This record gives sequence, C-alpha cells and structure tokens, in this order.
Amino acid sequence: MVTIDNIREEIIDKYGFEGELIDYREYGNGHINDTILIQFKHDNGDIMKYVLQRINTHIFTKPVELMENIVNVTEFLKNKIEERGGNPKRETLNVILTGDGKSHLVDSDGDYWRVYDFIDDAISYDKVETPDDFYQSAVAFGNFQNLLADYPANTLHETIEGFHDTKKRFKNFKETVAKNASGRAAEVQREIDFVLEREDLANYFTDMQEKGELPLRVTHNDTKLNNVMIDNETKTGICVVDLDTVMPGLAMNDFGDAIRFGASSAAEDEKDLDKVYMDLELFEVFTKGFIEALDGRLTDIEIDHLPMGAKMMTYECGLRFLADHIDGDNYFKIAREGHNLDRARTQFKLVSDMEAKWEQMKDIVNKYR
Ligand code: ADP
Ligand code: GN1
Ligand code: MG
Repeated sequence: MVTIDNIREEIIDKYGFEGELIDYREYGNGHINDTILIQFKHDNGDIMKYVLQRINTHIFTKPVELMENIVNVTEFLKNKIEERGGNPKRETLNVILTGDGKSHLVDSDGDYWRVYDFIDDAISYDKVETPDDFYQSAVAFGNFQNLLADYPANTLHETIEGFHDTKKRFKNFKETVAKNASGRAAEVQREIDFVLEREDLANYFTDMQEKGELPLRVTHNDTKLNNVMIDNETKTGICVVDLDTVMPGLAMNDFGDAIRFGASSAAEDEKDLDKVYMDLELFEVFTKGFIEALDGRLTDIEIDHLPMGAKMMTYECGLRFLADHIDGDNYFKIAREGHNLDRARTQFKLVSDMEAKWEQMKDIVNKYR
C-alpha cells in the first residue's frame, strides 16, 4: 500500500513532473479521498503546486468512468469559462495527465491516482467565518449548475448508484440496522427511531421523481462549503472542487447539502448539541446567492422545494453517518471513536430545528423567488 513514506518513488516520480520536488504533504479535510499537496521548484525559481489524490475505490468502484466524467466536465467548463472571459486555470479543476497521456495512474496495488493543478491563493473553509463567504459559495455552486445546464447529462456515468435516492438509502439503513455488524445498534436506538419515524420524508423526492414532477439536472451532489475555493484577495468563490459525484440530480439537493453543512451554527461533528442549530441568517444569504446565480433556471416547483432539499439532505446525511457507525465505520474517514455517531447527532438536531423553523424557511425562499 502506498503511504506518505513511499509515495515519492511509487507515484510522484512516475508522473514525470518538471523541476525539483521540494515538498509533499497530506492536505485538506475531505472525508473520502487521500489528498496530497506536492510542490516543485523550476530552474527559473517558479514554484508549481499540484494536488495528488488517491481515489477511494472502495466508494467509487468505477474509477475509469469517474475520471472520464471529470475530464469531460472540466473540459466543458473550461470552454464555458473562456467564452465568458474568465480564467479557466483558476475557475475549474484541471486534470494533469500522466507521462503517457492518461487521466490517472494505477499503482502496483491497483489503487488509482490523479493530479490536478493546485488552486493557489484561495482557501476552502471548514466553517463559515463570515456570511459573505457563504453567499460566495452559493454563487459558486449555483453558477456551477448554471454552466452545466446544457451539458449532455445522458453521457455522464453514475459514479455512485442512487447517491441521493433517500428512499433507497432508508431501505438500506434498515438492512444495516438488522445486520448490526458493529454490535452498536442497541446503544443508538433513539437515533435509529429518529430515522425510522421519518419514512415519509425519505420517500418524498424519490416519489415525486417517479411521477416525473422534478427536473433532472447535472448537479454537483456534494456541495459542502469546503468543496469551494474562496479567493484570498477578492473573497469570491472562484472554483468548485471535488467533482467525483457530478451526475444527473436535483437542484434542491445541491442547495440542501450546502445548507446542512454551512448554515449550521456548529461543526458537523460538534459533541455539544446545545450549540447546534440552523442559522436563518445563513440560510437566507445562501438562498439569495443560489437563486441569483441560477438566473431564472429554477422552476417554481424547484424553488418551492428548496427548504425540503435542506431537510432532506440533512436527514439523509445523518442517516448515512448513523448507518456507517452501526456498520463499523467503513465509509467516512473518522478521527475518533464514535465520530460518525457525533456527526449523525448534529444532523438530527438540525433536522429538528428545521422542522421548528419550517415556515420561516419558506418565507425566506419566497422573498427571493
Ligand atoms: P474529498 O473527496 O476527500 O472531500 P476533495 O477533492 O474535496 O476530497 O479534496 C479535499 C480538500 O483538498 C478540499 O476540501 C480542498 O480544500 C482541497 N483541494 C482539493 N482540490 C484542490 C485543488 N485543485 N486546489 C486546491 N485545493 C484543493
Ligand atoms: C463526503 O468528500 P466530502 O468530504 O466532500 C460525502 C458527502 C457527505 C459528506 C459529509 C462521495 O463529502 O456525500 O455529505 O462527506 N461524499 C461522498 O461531510 O460520499
Ligand atoms: Mg471534499
């Protein structure tokens, strides 16, 4: 298995970068892939930075198709950004090809690696520091969906089947509880009940989709605040990263996943639940930015269901964290015992808070429609 100790010989050297390797270290706070920042010094003194990632093939079981999606989507974005007079080097991810022109490198264990240009002079935030940063992330995600509005959706591979099919996730959840691989189910009966009591919520969008009531769009599907790079100088959301889950999906889910993470008053893994609530001011700035950036593309039915997207994605994420806790922590990276349970609890606290603030959420959305 390649680790930080042998990554230089096994991966970095094989990529054939120019210049002298001056630094490489683990980077970022993603829950899924292994991310390494690598830096080279060129003869003229320039420093070139790249992001090297091991794709989590336990989760993304078809890495070749996944990379095909990313190469095609980033090429498409590059053209759109150029047409608009933007800077494609900073406003979209750029895949760096291997010496023999491939989008990825397979190591001797069969692990898949890829490299992107590093988006420099920009930060991804793990927590909202100012409402404007959150507004900027809304514009970035709304704009991302807008730019991809005429992307041929049927050419995209589904990188995780039924990723936001909450009805299916509910069914899988019950199976995970019954299997109880970790033996922890009895200790978390209250949380399990919270999920089971909301089966109607789990079915809501899937049932509407089955009736053809919701438009399918090309969406990001993982719109966490730390998947947007905010420019250090201009403070604008310049680039959306983490494109592994770009697939046909629902606009409300991109909205909702961002709310669940960014409009929370506390970190996703906060242990003190008294500190966790959904901040309506943050809900409002995101709503404003997202609707503005989509620039009239959202239908009335989509706008009506933005609050539902927020509740749905928060519920779904809590269900996923809890399922992973019961299953023995096989999916999300954890840094401590019970980490996924702490994460599940914050999500359920937020769902309850959204239930209490439901009318206010609807009023805010109506203000910007
Ligand atoms: P994961 O799927 O594990 O969340 P990400 O692709 O989101 O992995 O990468 C983890 C973090 O690394 C991101 O939150 C971001 O801060 C940083 N990152 C990823 N790609 C780039 C890039 N091209 N330039 C700068 N930072 C990046
Ligand atoms: C994962 O990859 P990252 O850390 O941006 C997950 C999301 C969850 C999120 C919860 C592919 O996102 O779906 O909402 O953790 N990504 C995948 O923090 O499962
Ligand atoms: Mg990420």
